[in-house]
Amino acid sequence: MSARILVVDDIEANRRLLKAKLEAKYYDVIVAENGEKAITAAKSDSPAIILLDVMMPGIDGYETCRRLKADPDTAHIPVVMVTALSEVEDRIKGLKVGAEDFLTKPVDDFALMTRIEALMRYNTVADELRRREASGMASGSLEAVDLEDLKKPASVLIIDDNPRSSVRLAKRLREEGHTVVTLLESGGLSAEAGRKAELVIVSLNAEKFDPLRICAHFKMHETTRSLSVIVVFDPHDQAKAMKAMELGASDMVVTPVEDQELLARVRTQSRRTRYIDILRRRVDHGMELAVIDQLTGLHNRRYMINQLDRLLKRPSAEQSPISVMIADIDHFKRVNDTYGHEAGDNVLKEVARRLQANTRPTDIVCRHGGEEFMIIMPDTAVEIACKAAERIRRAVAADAFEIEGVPVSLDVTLSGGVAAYTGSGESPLDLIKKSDEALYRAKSGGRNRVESVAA
Ligand code: GH3
Ligand code: MG
Ligand code: MG
Repeated sequence: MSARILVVDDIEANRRLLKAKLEAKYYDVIVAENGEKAITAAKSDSPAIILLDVMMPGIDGYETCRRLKADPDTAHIPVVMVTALSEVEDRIKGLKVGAEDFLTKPVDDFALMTRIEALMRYNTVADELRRREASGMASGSLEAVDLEDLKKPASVLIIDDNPRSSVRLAKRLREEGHTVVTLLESGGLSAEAGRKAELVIVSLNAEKFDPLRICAHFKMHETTRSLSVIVVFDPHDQAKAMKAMELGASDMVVTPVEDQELLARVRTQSRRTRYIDILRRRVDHGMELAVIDQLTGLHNRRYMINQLDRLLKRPSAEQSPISVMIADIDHFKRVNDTYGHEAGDNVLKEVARRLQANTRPTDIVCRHGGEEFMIIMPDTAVEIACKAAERIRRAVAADAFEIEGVPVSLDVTLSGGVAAYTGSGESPLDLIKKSDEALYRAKSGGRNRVESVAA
C-alpha cells in the first residue's frame, strides 16, 4: 500500500495542485481545508506525513501543529509547514511548535519530493520502534523511549573544506545548544570524530575530498552506519544530492542554507539516529534475554545446545577433545521444603557464582534446568575434565552457604557426571545423555562425588 499524505490548505487550488503532484508519484493523498478537519483526519486516517499550510482562517497552521504534537495519537506524524519564503519569523514559530520541516511556496517539485522522501526514511525507523512498543517488546525490563532524551541537543560533525561556510553553520547550530565539531577543528577526518557524532553534515561542494565517498564511507562501517547524514548542495547540483541520498544520506539542504530549515532537519535527523540506537539496544537486549538464564545470569539450555552443536560440528572436533560435566545439586528439594523457594533460588545463585569462579574463561557454564548445571569444556580431554569437575565439586562443598533469610549455614553439595565426545558423529543430546548416566552413578554411589564415562 502506498503511503498516505494529508494535505492541509484553505485554498482549493493549492490542495488540488499538491494532490496532483503527489498522486503522480503514487502517494495516497487526503485533503483537509482547515485546522480542525486536519486534526480529525490525522487521528482517523493515520497519514504518514502532513503538509500544513500556515495561513488559514480559524486555527492557523501553528496552532494546528501545536495540537497535533500535543496529542499522543498524532505527535509522531511528521509535519511539514508550507510557508512563504519571506516569513522567517513564521518559520521560527514553526520550529517552536515542533514542525519537522518546511516547504516554501510556490512549492518546487524537487523540494517537495525530497522532503517527502527524507521524512519517509525517517518514518521507517520511527515506525519500527513504535510497532515494537505496541507489540509489547518494551514491556518488563526494557526501558521506555524517553521523549525528553529525544529532545536533547545533538552532537554534530560538519565536514566541509570551506572555513567560512563551516564556521557559519557551526555558529548557528551552537546558538541552538548543539555540540558541534568542524572538520577543520578536528584536524582532519578521523574515525573518532564520526564515532562521537549523532549527525554529520557533509558539504557536496568540498574539493579537498570526495564528499560522495564520505557519505558511502559512513554507511559502510558498522560504527557509523546509524549516523544520519545531511548533505548541503548547490541548486545546480541536484543530481549530486540525489546520488548522495542513494548512497545513504538521510536528508539534504540546499544553499544558501536557510537557518530554520537546517535546524528543523538537524532536529529530525538526530532524532532518527537516536531511534536507531534505541532499536539496536532493544535488539541486543532481546537476544540476551533469549540466551541468558534470568535467575543465575548463566547461559540457558538453548544456548548450551547451540554451543555444543557448534563445537561438535567444528572441522577440528575429531582431533580436539570436548568434555562436558553435568552438575546436579544433592537433595535440593529439602532446601525448598525447609527454607522456602526463595532461599532455594538464592542457593542456585550462589552455586552458579561458584561454578563461574572455578571454571576457565573458555569453559561455557550453563543452567541446564532446575538445579542442574552443565559446564562445556572445549579442547579438554576427559581426564582433565574429571579433575576440573572434582575441583568444582569441592568449591561447592568446602564452604557452607550463608543465605539471606536462612538462620543457619547450609551445607550444599553436588554430584557430577563427566563425559567426552568420542568423535563418532555424536549429537549434543547423545553427549548429554552420556554425562547423565555418569551422574546417575554418582547419585547412587552416595552423592557429593564425580563419575565419568570414558571416551
Ligand atoms: P537429588 O540429590 O536426587 O538430585 O535430589 P533433589 O532433591 O536435588 O532432586 P529432585 O529432582 O527430586 O528435586 C529438585 C528440586 O529442585 C525440585 C524443584 O522444586 C527444585 N527446583 C527446580 N528449579 C528450581 C528453581 O528455579 N528454584 C527453586 N527454588 N527450586 C527449584
Ligand atoms: Mg538434585
Ligand atoms: Mg534433578
